[in-house]
Amino acid sequence: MHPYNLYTIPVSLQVNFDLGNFEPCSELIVRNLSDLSSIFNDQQALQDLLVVENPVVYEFRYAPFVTPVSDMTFGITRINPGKVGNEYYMTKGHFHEHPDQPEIYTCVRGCGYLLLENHAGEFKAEQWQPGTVTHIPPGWAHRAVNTGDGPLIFLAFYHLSAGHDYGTIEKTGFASLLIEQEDKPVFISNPARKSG
Ligand code: M6P
Ligand code: ZN
Repeated sequence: MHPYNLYTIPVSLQVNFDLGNFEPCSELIVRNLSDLSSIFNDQQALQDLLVVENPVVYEFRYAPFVTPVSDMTFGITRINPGKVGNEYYMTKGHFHEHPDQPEIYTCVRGCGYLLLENHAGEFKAEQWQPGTVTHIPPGWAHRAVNTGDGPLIFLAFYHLSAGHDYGTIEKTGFASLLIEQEDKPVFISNPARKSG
C-alpha cells in the first residue's frame, strides 16, 4: 500500500512557472550538492565548494493523482543555475524501474539540455528552451542540465509506479558531460565512463 490520498473526483492545482512550484503541494524533495557528489566529474572542485557551503542544486515537487485503477503523476523541477568546476548543475538522472514506462518533460523556463541514454549505450541530447516538450521512451535514462544564468524549470508527467532506478546509470555514468568553455556549453565524453 502506498501512502497517498485517493483522487476519485476531478481536482486541479495551480502552477507558478516563474518559481517552479504549485499549490497545494505535499511532496517536496530537495537535493543539495552533498546529495549529488557522485555525479560530478571534478571531485576536487566539489570538495572545495562543500567546504564553504552546501547549496540547493534542485528541488522537485510532485502530485500523485492516485485512483484505485491509475496513478498519473505531475511533477515540477527547478534546477538552480550553477556549476561544479566547469560542469553545469543537473539532476541525478534515472532509468525507470519498470521497463515499459515512458515520461513526458516540458521545459517552461530557462535553457539547457535533456541527456538521454539507453541500455545499449546510445546517447542523445535534446536542447531545451521554454515550450520544448520531450517524450522519453521506455528504457532511456534521463537527466536535465541547466546551462543558463537563471533557473531551469520543467514539468514532468509520468506514472508513479514507473519507479526510479538510480543505480544503473550511476554505475556507468552518462556517455557525455556538459561543461562550460568560453561561456558556452560544450559536450565532452565522460572521462569517468565505465562500460555497463
Ligand atoms: C522529474 C521527474 C521525477 C524526478 C525529478 C528529478 O520531476 O522525472 O520523477 O524524480 O524530475 O530527477 P531525479 O529523480 O533524476 O533526481
Ligand atoms: Zn523519469
